[in-house]
Amino acid sequence: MSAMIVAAWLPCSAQTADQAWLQYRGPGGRWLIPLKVRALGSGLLESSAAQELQRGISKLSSASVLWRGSALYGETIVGTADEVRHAFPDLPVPRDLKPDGYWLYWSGSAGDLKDSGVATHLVVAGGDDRGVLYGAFALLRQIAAGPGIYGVNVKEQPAMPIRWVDQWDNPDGSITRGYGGRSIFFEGGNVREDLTQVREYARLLASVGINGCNINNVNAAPELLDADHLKQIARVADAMRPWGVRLAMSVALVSPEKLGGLKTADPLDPAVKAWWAAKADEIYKLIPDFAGFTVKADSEGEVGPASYGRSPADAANLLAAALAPHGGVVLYRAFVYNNHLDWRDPKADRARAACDIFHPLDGKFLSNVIVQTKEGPIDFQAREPVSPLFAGLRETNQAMELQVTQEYLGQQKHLVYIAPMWKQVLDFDLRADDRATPVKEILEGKSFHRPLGGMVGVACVGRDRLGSPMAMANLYAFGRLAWDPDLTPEQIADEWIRQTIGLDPVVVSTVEKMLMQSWPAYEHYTGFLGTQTLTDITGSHYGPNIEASERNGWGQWHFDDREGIGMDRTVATGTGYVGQYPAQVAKMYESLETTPDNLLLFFHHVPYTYKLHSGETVIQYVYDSHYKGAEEAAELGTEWATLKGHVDPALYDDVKARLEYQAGHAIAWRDAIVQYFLKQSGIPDAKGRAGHYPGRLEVENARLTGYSVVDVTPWEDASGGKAVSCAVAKGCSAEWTWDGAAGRFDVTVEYFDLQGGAAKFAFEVNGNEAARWTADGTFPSRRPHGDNSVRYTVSGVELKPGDVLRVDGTPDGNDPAAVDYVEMTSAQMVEQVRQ
Ligand code: GCW
Repeated sequence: MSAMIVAAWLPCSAQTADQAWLQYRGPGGRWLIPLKVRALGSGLLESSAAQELQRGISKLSSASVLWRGSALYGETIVGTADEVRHAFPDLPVPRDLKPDGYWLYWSGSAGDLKDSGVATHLVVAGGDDRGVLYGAFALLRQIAAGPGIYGVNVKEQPAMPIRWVDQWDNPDGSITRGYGGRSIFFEGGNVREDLTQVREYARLLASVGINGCNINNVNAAPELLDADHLKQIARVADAMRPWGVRLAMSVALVSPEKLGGLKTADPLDPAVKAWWAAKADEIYKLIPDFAGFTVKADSEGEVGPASYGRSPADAANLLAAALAPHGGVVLYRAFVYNNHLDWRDPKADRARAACDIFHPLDGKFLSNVIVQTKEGPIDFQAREPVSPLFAGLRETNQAMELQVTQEYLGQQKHLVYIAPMWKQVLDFDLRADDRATPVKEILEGKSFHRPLGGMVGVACVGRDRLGSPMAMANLYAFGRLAWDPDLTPEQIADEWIRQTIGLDPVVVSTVEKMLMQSWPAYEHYTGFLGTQTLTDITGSHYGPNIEASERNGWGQWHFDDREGIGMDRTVATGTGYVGQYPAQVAKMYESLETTPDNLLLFFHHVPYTYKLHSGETVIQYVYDSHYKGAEEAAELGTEWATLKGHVDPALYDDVKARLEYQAGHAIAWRDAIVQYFLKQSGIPDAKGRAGHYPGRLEVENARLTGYSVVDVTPWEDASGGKAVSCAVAKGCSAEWTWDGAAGRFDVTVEYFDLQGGAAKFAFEVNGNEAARWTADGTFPSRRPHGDNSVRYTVSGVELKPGDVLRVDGTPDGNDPAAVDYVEMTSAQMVEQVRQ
């Protein structure tokens, strides 16, 4: 009889968010596992697997009730399939375990628990070393997430071989589009001394089956390839190696010139080829399991083959040839487009670029090249169609690039669970050759019989991981979907919540509901009908700035004017982009009737009065979806509030504050979009909301002392386009006399929290201070606009006609204590709006 754990239900123990999902707190109910762990081999990854199991099991068991049997025969065994076969010839070890795959097997029966004569073995067998590690994590996940492992007999293989994360870290320690602090890899131009966080990151990545990590920005700094930096980077590879995460690097194609002193970086030049071959040799001497290069070229200012009159295939093959003798791969990004497009040219279309450039090169890439394509044709928008290039490359390996870091999705300040979007993309059937070719099967190599393929997630994890505990669900989901794209977002959420937040069924169902609501809510209060982003695309990509997309070379146009909105990409009358899809999909998008409403404006230009399939006009949808989205954002907070006392208190407070902010920012978004399109279209909201804000007192109409009225740019980011700003060091104030009904109100002050200072605010009624706060958040931008528009609410303020309301603002540094409005909301008013 083995030493077994029979765990009883224990209440949620305290947990810290920064431990992410490997907390190994106890599961509910009864569960069993042999306590002793034994590795059959001595390989590095097998040792990691055994250690992780030992650590996990003892942590899990320490929170459980131990049931000690009569003898201690049982063991949890880890080993490769060959080792297990050798040690236990009678076990039915599967013959077809592939690299990275694993088999979990419970040998014995429940009777063994009572029968001291029979040994029970729990076996973790890997198709290779890495498979052993993944099996160990899978086993722990199965216990930690609840179902337990008694009687387990599971064989799993990853769907695709390439499962990487990309980091956009820069040598100076910053992370491009990173929202979780500074780099865990670099600081001050060099690799950091302390790589503890790298080890922990690799461990997290391994736990969800990620096997590669590209550690530097695709806008690559050439100096990272010099001898000194490569030695430093070898330390990073050493730190990740025990977790089976192979290191990859982004490289600048211009490196032979910049670093090697060559006169050219022409991919076909023999000296250039020799330079890269020697560089690859140098890298592999230091990092024998180096994974490969990622390349961004001819894109957003990065020099590429076009500068030398060569093609992306020439450039990719140059690097692939250098890496091939060592077993490395090249991930060549299809994110190549001209960012100086002429917006007046009706045929110009950034969405076309990837297919126009890469489709003709199909079949011309070496076998260790993988073309890495963003999931949509533009750039990680809240809603895009699937890139047609996935169906356009039949003789080329392909990987799909997704963004885990929420660049266009609220930058981790907003809760947005992206797995449902990724899942839609993976399941989308491109109908190549009129047969079923869902994106996931293309990436798996099934559709076009490609040996290499996969998924790459731009993670941008920093020293504060993703900067928000809930955002970690996205990193988890990315790994799980790359392993098995048939998992559902709900299943993944469920697993993540159980391991991270708690096993209480109410917690699981509430958080799962919140996660699943979050992407639709974000889409509702930001964009609509496939318009692409309405964020400030020439700035932070965060707050609203509708016209930032227009009349410039970046090609993210939505072409709104007084009559209508949308980009005509049809073959008949537009840019012809639709023709890049296989026939059946092209037919669907070519016609207004068959284009789904949620992508209408991506493919067609229509008047505001155009009727959607739902029967609503486009303009009414703009109003309705934004009011709905803001309500949905508020609901996230209401739902979370029901979990008070059921989750870790620190996590509770942290998430609560974030959701309150999000609900406020969703209102700022709603109002910006709604007032912009109300003005642009001149068509009123059939429900009377747009342009009418009961209870709102504009600050520009207040009695001002010290404050001066300023125009906010873009105008839609402030109520009525105006705010007040204070340049008086001792402070300014705005006063109103309340002439509304008497009652109890929540008073919201909408203000701008700028970078470079922490302004102070106070709210008073008849000279009595009701609240005081400091604008010390970290929002983008040093000028007042939608990026840093924040709402502060004072609850339960009693008001009667004639009361004097006053906001005091004291500037600090660059922050002028700018205010937009105050707004009174009573329970009665909320009811009226709902009706
Ligand atoms: O989304 C855009 C980002 C750039 C990024 C680029 C890319 C690293 O705004 O910051 O560059 O995509 O994917 O190359």
